[in-house]
Amino acid sequence: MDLNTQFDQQGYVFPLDIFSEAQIHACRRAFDELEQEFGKEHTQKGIMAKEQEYAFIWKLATDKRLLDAVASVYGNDLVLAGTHFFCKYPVAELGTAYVAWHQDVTYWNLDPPQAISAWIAIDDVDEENGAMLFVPGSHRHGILEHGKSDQHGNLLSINQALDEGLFNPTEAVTVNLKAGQVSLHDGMLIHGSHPNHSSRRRCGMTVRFIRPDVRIVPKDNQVFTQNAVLVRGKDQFHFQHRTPAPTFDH
Ligand SMILES: O=C(O)CCC(=O)C(=O)O
Repeated sequence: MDLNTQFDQQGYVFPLDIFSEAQIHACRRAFDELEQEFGKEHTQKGIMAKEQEYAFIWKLATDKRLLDAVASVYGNDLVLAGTHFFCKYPVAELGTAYVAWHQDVTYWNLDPPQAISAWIAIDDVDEENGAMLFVPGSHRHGILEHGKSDQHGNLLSINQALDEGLFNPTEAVTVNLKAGQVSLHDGMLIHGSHPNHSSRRRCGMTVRFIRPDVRIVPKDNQVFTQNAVLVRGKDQFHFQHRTPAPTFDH
């Protein structure tokens, strides 16, 4: 099955070999410094939208091979809408942190509600350290109503969560990735992740892309992104302000 058919049918593709060992090693060192700068608690809560400030984040998010992969399943016109490190430390070190079942586009206020996420493994990721879980084909059932999680430690911004009665969580597949590998998932795919029960960190950086024909509609004074940058192709819609790509001196 080719990448496009697989993405269309399942709502995701993985693992994609995108970054070499040397490249991801250098990025991990840069992320370790970021972790030191922000502290582990803040890092676990989430480091978001720093791609305009840190060259290594911008380079990861706009790497040609990453954009080629995203373009192959989502089309050639791509707006980078944001980045977000999901970093979970061992439960024994920093307590329970998990990502409740959810669909991304339900809380981003996009019209139409379409987006794609590329999740780049910074560390090796497996079942033990709380890899993501994808529910195959769940992007095809439209948007489901989200409630609130009643369990402590949900890393999602407004504590949203899908009730497990609305889908079949036993169908979920574990997104095992080696550092440097990438998964892509549709913004409507049901996904989440369990706490990290290993003794290793589990860090990934997710990169959000939308098409230029998708409007970002601010709601309750919340904007999905301040920095929407066209990173591939053309924008003939000009629906919202586009931030220029950053330039880094080094
Ligand atoms: O990293 C995780 O466990 C969840 C990430 C996620 O929800 C996403 O990238 O959309």
